[in-house]
Amino acid sequence: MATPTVPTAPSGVPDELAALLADDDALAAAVDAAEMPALLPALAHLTGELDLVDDALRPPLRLLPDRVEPQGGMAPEVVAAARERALAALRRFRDSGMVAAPEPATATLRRLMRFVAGDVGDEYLPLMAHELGLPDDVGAPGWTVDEVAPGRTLDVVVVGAGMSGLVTAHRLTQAGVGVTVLERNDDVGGVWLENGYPGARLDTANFAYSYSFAQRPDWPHQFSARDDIHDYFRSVADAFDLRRLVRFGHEVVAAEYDDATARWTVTARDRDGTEVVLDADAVISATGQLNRPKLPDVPGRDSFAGPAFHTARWRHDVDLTGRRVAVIGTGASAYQVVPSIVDRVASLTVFQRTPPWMAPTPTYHAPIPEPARALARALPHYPRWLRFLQFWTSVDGRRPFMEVDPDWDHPVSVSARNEALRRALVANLEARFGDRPDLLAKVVPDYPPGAKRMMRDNGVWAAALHREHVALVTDAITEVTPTGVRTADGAEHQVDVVVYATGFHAEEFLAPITVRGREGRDLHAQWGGDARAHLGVHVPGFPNLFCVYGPNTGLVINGSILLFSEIAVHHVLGLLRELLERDAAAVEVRPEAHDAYNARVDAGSARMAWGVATVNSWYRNAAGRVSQVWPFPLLDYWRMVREPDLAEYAFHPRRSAEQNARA
Ligand code: N01
Repeated sequence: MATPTVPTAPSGVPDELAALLADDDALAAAVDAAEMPALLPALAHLTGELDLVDDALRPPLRLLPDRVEPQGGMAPEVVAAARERALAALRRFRDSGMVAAPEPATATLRRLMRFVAGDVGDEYLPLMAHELGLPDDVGAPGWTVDEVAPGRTLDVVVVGAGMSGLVTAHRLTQAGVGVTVLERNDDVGGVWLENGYPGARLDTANFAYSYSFAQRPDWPHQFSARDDIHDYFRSVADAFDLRRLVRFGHEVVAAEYDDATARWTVTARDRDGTEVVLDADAVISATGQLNRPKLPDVPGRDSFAGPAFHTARWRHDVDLTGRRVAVIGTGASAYQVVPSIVDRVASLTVFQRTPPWMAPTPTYHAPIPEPARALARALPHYPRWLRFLQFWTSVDGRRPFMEVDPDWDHPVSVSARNEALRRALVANLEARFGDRPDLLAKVVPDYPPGAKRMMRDNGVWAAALHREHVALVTDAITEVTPTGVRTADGAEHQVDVVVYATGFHAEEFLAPITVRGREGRDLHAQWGGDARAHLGVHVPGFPNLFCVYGPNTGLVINGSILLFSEIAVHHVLGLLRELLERDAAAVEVRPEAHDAYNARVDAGSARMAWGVATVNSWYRNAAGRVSQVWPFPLLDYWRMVREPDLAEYAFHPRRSAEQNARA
């Protein structure tokens, strides 16, 4: 893939644009393939022609229960008019010497953003500018340790080089913080490295699934395949020279805070079992949520004679061709695996405990047409505005459809809107499975949409389940035998290979690392299986320990998880700066702030479908509490987290060498 570029102001016109503008047919094809709600502001941005973002051309971006409308819901005649205007503007730009307008003033930028987003409140504008990446690298810290505390150094150990670890390492490095990243794998990418199972791909729109500071213009798909996403993270590591900070093949086993020195000792083990001990001012956990495979606790699991493996530990050495395969689970991983292997196996038995809801997404596997990719490569600002469009349409996404109406009384929906969504989704299932009543009876969920992760449906799941050599088994699994899987009805389903698509220990944050904070307290004992963190970042009693993508920061339906990590890192850097300015040793959240925040989160979860439904889901921990996902609108995370509220933290003073000696 191309190295991600931070789009630059078009002072010089790229060769690719000049070539595109010179070819009338290619230009017309590119405009035809473009997303008008993104192309119009991009062109206004480039040329300064603000009549391109006339109210008459504004996309309505309606929130519908079951689908996202193409072209932002613009009527066909408006799309046609917009194309004509865009083409004319491009030709004018070409014929007048290709002189780009100066970067838009703030008011102009707001006008462009509001063309896409409608008349949103001013409070959204900083977040929107951040996501546009304007001005360039707007999320950079803008200060360095040297400037703030000349002569002082700050060393941080980051645990994990996945999506959160990379942005953490990058931002800390920009601030002149000393960074060592400990990564148990041999490459960056986290879940995108580990999940190499057939069919793995994004289920959120791709442009928005990228960092604001490393926007990639030429994604091949709207929902890219795993290799493209993994390549993206690898190229980010290369572009920002982050690999030099990472010790690959080092799994962190312990982290301990020393009250006397206010420093952390981090112990990691390499592949040979050799221990490496590092000393740091702070530890940032970027370990993610979905990285420890969970195998079901069924009798006989280890007795199976053939290959048996988890989706995140895919055995590429096992050829499934002509084999009888069991897939256990029907979550997001199974949903992608099953259609990808169905053609080559002799038989496929899919064990379903809970059916997933499926959101119709006809373009789920569709490549972005080449003319549209050519335009994105060539036209300055277009990819930026395309990313903004995708970001904006997912900001609150279908969140309103998942909000609980306390007056709504229905067994499988939580509000009138949720019920409308449910009906639309049931209608889709009926269309997919109507010809097979036996299957239809099994695939319609009996819980509210939004209570667990929804799948992207382009028909391949239904097509796979329809195949003659595929069986969907809904009887509970009672045992794994040497030759197959036994179910509650007594049947043994004989297979050659078992694939566990059974998810992850999402609720066990920072496991299995032993973490000791102030006065030797143990993090996992303090949590007691119910992880909580202030803003997803801080735990009382653990000074200078920060989590990125920590408890209650996963997303069900709205927003971008990459943005959450960018916000959390900005927050941590804000506190580190404050610590340096105060010449303090460590910062720790006040318990009352932590407790009040968590009470608010729990109340928020209780207002969402996933908080009230009792269906199995990885969003809840063993205590039944939702500890993995964020219950509020995305803007709230920006407003609550990005700039720390200093009243919520205690700063521990630095001790002199003499005091330390006495202690
Ligand atoms: O795991 P899951 P996943 N007998 O926990 C079933 C992300 N992701 O790996 O629903 C029978 O969702 C279990 O049943 P139930 C995404 O966030 C993203 O699929 O608990 N079945 C369920 O069906 C996703 O949500 C992508 O009743 C058993 C399945 O196993 C998250 O990762 C792709 C069982 C586990 O589903 C996790 O998804 C893949 C048993 N004893 C994953 N035990 C993208 O597209 C468990 N199950 C980006």
